[in-house]
Amino acid sequence: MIAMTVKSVTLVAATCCGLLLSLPAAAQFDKAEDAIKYRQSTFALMGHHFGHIVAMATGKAPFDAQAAQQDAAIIETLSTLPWKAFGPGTEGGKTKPGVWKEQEKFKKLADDMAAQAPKLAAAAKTGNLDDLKAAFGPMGGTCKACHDSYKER
Ligand code: ASC
Repeated sequence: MIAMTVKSVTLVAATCCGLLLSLPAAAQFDKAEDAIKYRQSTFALMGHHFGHIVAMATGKAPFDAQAAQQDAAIIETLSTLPWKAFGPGTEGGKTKPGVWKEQEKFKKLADDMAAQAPKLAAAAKTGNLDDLKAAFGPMGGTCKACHDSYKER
């Protein structure tokens, strides 16, 4: 083992990555419950940080440009995460069954949200409250569009 060359280590690593990527997404979680907990956690954090942005953009909280930039950067990262936790066999939680029956529609709504997050982050980076005001609506719209179809109330 110690004598493994860099090349063979790379080969093993690449093979493992390939195998992992070829597994169904659900296999990243031992139980459906774990996938549900994972996606709910990401959405809870996103809701928290987006809530702070909304409060600043609507004058309910003092504008802190640095905090807004951090909130939006966190949202941008989080926006890439929950999707792998909606794999086959992970039905439940607050998610309506339509997600697994209308996968193309769900993917479109998910992509819309993930596409909006970098725009929010770019707006927050300007440090200009007007840019944040212009960007939070479209972002919230993508949250709402998906919730309207697929989130249990
Ligand atoms: C939030 C939050 C949502 C969205 C949505 C936008 O802050 O938790 O789910 O905004 O309400 O309409």
